[in-house]
Amino acid sequence: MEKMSGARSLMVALEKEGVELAFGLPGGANLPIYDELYKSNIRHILVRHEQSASHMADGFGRVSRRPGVCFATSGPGATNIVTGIATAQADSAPMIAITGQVPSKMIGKDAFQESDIIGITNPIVKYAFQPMDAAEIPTVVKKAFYISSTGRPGPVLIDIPKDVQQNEAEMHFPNEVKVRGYHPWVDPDIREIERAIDMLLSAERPIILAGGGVIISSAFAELQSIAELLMIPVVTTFKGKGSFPENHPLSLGPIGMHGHAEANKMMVEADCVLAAGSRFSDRSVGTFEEFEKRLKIIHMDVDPAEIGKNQTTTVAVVGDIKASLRIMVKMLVQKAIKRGDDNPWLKRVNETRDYYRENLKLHPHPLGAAKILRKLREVLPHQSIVTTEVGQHQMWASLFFDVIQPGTFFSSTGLGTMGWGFPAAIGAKAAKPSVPVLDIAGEGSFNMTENSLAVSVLDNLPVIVLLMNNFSLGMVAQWQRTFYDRRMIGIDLKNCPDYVKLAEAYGAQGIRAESIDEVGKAVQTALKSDVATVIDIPIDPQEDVLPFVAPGTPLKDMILPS
Ligand SMILES: Cc1ncc(C[n+]2csc(CCOP(=O)(O)OP(=O)(O)O)c2C)c(N)n1
Repeated sequence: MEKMSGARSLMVALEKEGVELAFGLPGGANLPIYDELYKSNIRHILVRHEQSASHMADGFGRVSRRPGVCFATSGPGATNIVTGIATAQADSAPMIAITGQVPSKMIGKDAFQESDIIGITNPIVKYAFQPMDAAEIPTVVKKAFYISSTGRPGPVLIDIPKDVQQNEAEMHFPNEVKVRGYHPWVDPDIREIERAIDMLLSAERPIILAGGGVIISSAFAELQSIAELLMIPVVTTFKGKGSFPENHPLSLGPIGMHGHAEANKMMVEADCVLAAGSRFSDRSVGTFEEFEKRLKIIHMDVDPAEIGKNQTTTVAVVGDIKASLRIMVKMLVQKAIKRGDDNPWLKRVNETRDYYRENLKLHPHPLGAAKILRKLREVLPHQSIVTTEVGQHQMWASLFFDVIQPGTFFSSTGLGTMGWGFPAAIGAKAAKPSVPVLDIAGEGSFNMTENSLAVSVLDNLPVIVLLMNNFSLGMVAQWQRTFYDRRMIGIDLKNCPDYVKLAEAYGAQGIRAESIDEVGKAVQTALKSDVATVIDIPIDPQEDVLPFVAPGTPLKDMILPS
């Protein structure tokens, strides 16, 4: 056993977990940690606001499927990462957030920069640790990574008082840990999978609903095999977008509030759904009662707490999605079950999709959202990673940007956090430097974390920001137009900066694109560039996102463009 300080043991433990980089911003309460970071092999990426550190760690975690690490000091540093932690929790992203805390003797005494970050984050973390003895740190770190990355991934907080960082202790670094009461691996029940197969085979109008769990567990090949063996059409949740190639003949795209018309329509007509790794969010299913009334539900999820939470299920398969789907594929192959495509349901599905693809009225503006995003798809290599901010542009991406290579599309779907996409893209670039990374943004969202341009430039993590600039908080404007009799308030962003000059001020590249042709060229220029590029595209502030399922209404009441 070696004697060392708590802060040193933290670095050693992080290195043992394979951590090579961390995002953060120092302060008084985490200086011992930073001093050890200085001596370590871990690359530090200095953010301009701690919220971005947590979003970068989140983006890194979603892409690498290893927890991203972020550091913040106590008090305001810690509270600044709360939004990023809540965002990661809502989307089941692995993350380790490490905060400094005031010295243990000062806790509860209103000390300078004291905040009860454990109390504040209690409902939004998978677990939180506050080691009070330096010797605990190696085990705490091991447990934190184990909890964050296994089962249903999520954020784990480690809050370390300053004296605990400084104190020396004999350190023992465990190779593995057990956490009492935490059993992340559940073997899927074979009988339930058999029942699921029977139910799918006896259904007349089966459908697969693929959620974020498919992406988290990389169950792409298994999902595709099942769809193809049983010839079942696939819809996704918004978080599940990119779990199934959107150019596949069985793909109908995302369902829900801003889902594809054909996906919502077929979901409404289906009689049996295989939901894989979906939590049945209100945005996906419309009204819960309506959804379960019509359908037999087979629910696969790694988290037993999800079963029956929002929907009553007929068959439940608890376990890792990849493992469950793999068993299902094996059973189908063993039983030589392979269906053809000549049945009335598939005929109806194909006709419906063709109808909407041909007849859905698109916005006539020369820089209409569909035109921009289809051009983007044309020029952006399929392996590129795309993130989005939150707003109309995000939902247009859901509708008009086809994800071809599974697992390349990420968005803040659960919390809906404006300002997430750009720093998350930087985190994604850090995880996969070899692929292009692009953030589809609205200027309202970009305003929230645009100072991460400094990080993108200085730390050589170039990403592209495709700014669909409507000079307003567009999604709020759409709701005010639709539900509040056009009483427009709090949406006007007319005094935004000139984004080309803003990019240049940070040493990045700024391009204004005023036609679809220029959009294509700008993306191509950005792809060749080795600095971050902001592409500012002035769009029509009056364009709505349609189709639209109003909140609290069933999918069948989808509003279509007239
Ligand atoms: C942090 C945060 N604050 C407020 C909201 C509520 N909200 C949802 S969309 C939206 C407007 C987004 O504007 P912009 O990023 O410009 O995108 P647009 O809708 O114009 O495409 C707002 C304010 C939110 N989702 N997140």
